Amino acid sequence: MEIRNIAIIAHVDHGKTTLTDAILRQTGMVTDESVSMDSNTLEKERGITIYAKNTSIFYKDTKINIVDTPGHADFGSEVERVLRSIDSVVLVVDAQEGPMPQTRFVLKKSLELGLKPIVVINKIDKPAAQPDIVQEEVFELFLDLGANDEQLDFPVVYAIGREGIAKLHMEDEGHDLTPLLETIIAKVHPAAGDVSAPLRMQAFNLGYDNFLGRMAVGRIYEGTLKDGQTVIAKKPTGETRTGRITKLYTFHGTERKDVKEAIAGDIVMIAGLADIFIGETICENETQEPLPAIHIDEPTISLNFLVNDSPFAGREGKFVTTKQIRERLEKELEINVGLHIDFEGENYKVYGRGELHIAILLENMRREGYELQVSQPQVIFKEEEGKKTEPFEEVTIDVPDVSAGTIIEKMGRRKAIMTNMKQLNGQSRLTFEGPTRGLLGYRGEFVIDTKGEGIMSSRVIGFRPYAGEIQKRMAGAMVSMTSGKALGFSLANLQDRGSLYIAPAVEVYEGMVIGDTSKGLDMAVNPTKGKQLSNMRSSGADEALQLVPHHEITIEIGLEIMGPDEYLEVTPKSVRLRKQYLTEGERKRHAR
Ligand SMILES: Nc1nc2c(ncn2[C@@H]2O[C@H](COP(=O)(O)OP(=O)(O)OP(=O)(O)O)[C@@H](O)[C@H]2O)c(=O)[nH]1
Ligand SMILES: [Mg+2]
Repeated sequence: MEIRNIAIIAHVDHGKTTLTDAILRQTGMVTDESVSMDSNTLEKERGITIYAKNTSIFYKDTKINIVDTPGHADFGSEVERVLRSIDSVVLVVDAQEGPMPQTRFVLKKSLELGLKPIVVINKIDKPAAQPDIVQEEVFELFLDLGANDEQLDFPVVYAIGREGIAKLHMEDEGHDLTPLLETIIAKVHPAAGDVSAPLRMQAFNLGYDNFLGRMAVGRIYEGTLKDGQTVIAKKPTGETRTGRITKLYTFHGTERKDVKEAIAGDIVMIAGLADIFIGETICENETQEPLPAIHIDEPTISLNFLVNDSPFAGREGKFVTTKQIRERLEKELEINVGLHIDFEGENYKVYGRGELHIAILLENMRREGYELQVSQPQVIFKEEEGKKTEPFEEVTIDVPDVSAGTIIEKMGRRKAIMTNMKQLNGQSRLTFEGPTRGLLGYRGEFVIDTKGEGIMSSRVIGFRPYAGEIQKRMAGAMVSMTSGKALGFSLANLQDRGSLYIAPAVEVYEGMVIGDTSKGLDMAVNPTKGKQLSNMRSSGADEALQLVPHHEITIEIGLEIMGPDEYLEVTPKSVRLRKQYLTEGERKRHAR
């Protein structure tokens, strides 16, 4: 049976997973409507893909291995690894939004690897879809990224992934995804490889199983791999060690299938090599050449993970000690490739690819019963050729024309430089390049500046010379000066002075941040004060309390808005913001 290996790539939300799910349904690999490639709980809740995942489908006489990749920029390094191990990509582009930063990033990587993409202009059912213009923009992007003639001659398929429809011409009627599947069969060359040669396989992704331990997903380039086989794992540097394959799987729909052997061209999952890592070559004898290394992106931000020491510590968590947190983080390192952790010292320093990357880890931990607190994320500075450098991002912003001026000014203050501006139908698309440091904490303000009508997306483009001091307008914190239950009466008074993070009846402690202040200065308040009782009824009826809905702090919001003198407390039940020094006296002393 012939094999085709492809990855589906795109900007976040352009419809990769929906399209993959539709392919699974059409080919009968999945019959249950509720089954999706986004199988992880957090993925389902958030409607985004976090982990790249493999699936296989059978179409006519061909097996197609598909990797559904995440579109969010924080998980971009997942995509890069995958691209090394497949033969072609399906580049999905939203027919309304057109190419976005991550479209550019994943296409650039694909073109550099010499892949010949198939372009899917997706969501053509959207009322504001403009497939012709988007197709033109995609072509320009190919040109801009230095595509060669063969790559420029890309096939185009129009699709409504959500309805499982694809067509080769806009005017075609379209019934199912057959045109896309046929295009894949025709344009992607069969996965080749000498089956009788000695085995060579390369791991491009990691997994973990409670019984089997660390697992690796990889592609067999040559030879045959057998369950139970003794193999050699070789680092790109040539270092080797021996191990035994204790379990061998291929993919089958959303499941993995136990097999006795797999051959060159296929993508498999293996267990048995406890310390296998991305890029290592699994082979048969010492003399075989390892496959070229797979590059892994470096972290861009860091923050401290600490044992929770707030007055409410230990109330809600099951695992709260340094040792428990350490063990959990060590387990995470098994599979979370972009993550680094420095375990020296009392606080663990965690390095990640962005706020979402860290937020997902914290969210997973709290759901498993962990409780901890973290410090404000900071960008990582490096020294390159004697010069201080920091991570930079490319930012694409879509806003109504009326907000464009404000955004350009705000981004300018954050040391971002506008590299492009396009206006169409009252909407502006602004492109900037600026330091990650300036962008940290900007998203919340951006929503306000654009009255919720703006879209911002960004991706790291590398380390560049330090951009200099950045002055950010810091919102002040409304800090509780007492402990107890927050009362509606006092919250109703406090809400005029800023916006609140808590609702009535929430328990607070001294030093807990319960809101922000519009004045920009910290303010100690008492949210537990009740109404003075008096014998006399006030004239008129008691006015009903008019409470504006509060802004609940999530892990992501917390990481974004927290100050350098604060901690974010994360427990299975709550996310609280607090001052590191709980009393006003201590804070004043340490501020000096
Ligand atoms: N109108 C329309 N919406 C679609 C179509 N396909 C997907 N969507 C919607 O687009 C949203 C994102 O779809 P996903 O398939 O999760 O997108 P994705 O590219 O996998 O997203 P990430 O993996 O997070 O990057 C969902 O709300 C889908 O219902 C389509 O053909 N038309
Ligand atoms: Mg997805």
